[in-house]
Amino acid sequence: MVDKRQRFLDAFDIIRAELLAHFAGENMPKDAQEWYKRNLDYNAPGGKLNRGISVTDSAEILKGSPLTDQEYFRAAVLGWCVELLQAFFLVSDDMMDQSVTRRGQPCWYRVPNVGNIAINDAFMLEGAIYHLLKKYFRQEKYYVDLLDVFHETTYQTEMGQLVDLITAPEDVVDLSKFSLDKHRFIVLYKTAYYSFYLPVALAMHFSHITSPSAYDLAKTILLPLGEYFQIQDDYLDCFGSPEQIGKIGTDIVDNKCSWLINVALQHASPAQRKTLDENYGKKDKDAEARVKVVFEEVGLREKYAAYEESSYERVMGLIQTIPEGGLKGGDGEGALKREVFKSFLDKIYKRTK
Ligand code: GPP
Ligand code: MG
Ligand code: MG
Ligand code: MG
Repeated sequence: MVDKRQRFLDAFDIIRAELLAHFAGENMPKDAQEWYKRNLDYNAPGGKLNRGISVTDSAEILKGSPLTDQEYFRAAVLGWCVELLQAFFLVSDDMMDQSVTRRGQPCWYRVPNVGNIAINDAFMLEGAIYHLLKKYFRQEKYYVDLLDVFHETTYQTEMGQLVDLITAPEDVVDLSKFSLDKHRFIVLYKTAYYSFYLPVALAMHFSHITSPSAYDLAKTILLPLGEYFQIQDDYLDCFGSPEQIGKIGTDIVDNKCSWLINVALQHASPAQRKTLDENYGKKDKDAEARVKVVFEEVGLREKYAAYEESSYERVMGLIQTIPEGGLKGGDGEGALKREVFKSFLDKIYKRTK
């Protein structure tokens, strides 16, 4: 069997061909067809693909035996829809965060001749989701559930992004406005719903799980998992190497309410607090470096390692609340199994990129 990532990528070739055939069928000019192809290739497939592959993995776990080729492809379409949503968010987020690189290459808006066209390109990555859902799932009873969960998680992500952005004004730095509670709200909304709940909920619909309590249970595990994931993202923004994470951190300079600054504020001496107040959120490399010195002094690396352990234990504990044989999912055959969540946790535990 080809490796998992390659199998998932192979499905993208078919999906991209479908999107481009539709473009051609609409008589889109040749240069627009080429532009769209470049947009798709540049922004959809270059990441870790954890979210997308979690859909096919979860569908297989829920089935309890290998998916047929046709089942695999259909689950992969849902997985690629999550990756397209992610691409739509990242292209936009990089403009809002004024980031420089993403996945080891310049952010799309910084590519010559792209600029603000990236805004429309982001919209088109989102539009592709609904084209694909219609093409492949229109006839399913759960089609409306797919539309609903994409719309709802998109809206939640935008709500989280709003709070992320207005908590980080460019001109006024006021660290007293930050708190771990505020951080928690931001990360649940901007990351956890679409990155963790969405892929599993899609696999559950695909597997004909209908019981609302199964979806609620999934959420009680996946939201804490998503919170943990975004705290990793915050940590790597400062302590990860750009070569490994494929992006250059901007959180300190962008005045972000990240996990690191919140924990640093809890432990800073009056002198360290003064340094943070004077240097956080400044568009200045030396100021950023002074903030990083305080982050080291208060022991954020160790505090993060302890957080990571406790977070793993917490999520494992939540997973154990699922009955050993799985939770019956409703009229359909499928039961919600522990392995769905373990497999997702294993993908991110102690990640360095
Ligand atoms: C991650 O924030 C959150 C997103 C990518 C969601 C963006 C939502 C929109 C509605 C556009 P981040 O800025 O920490 O991510 P990264 O570190 O990858 O830039
Ligand atoms: Mg952001
Ligand atoms: Mg960002
Ligand atoms: Mg980040």
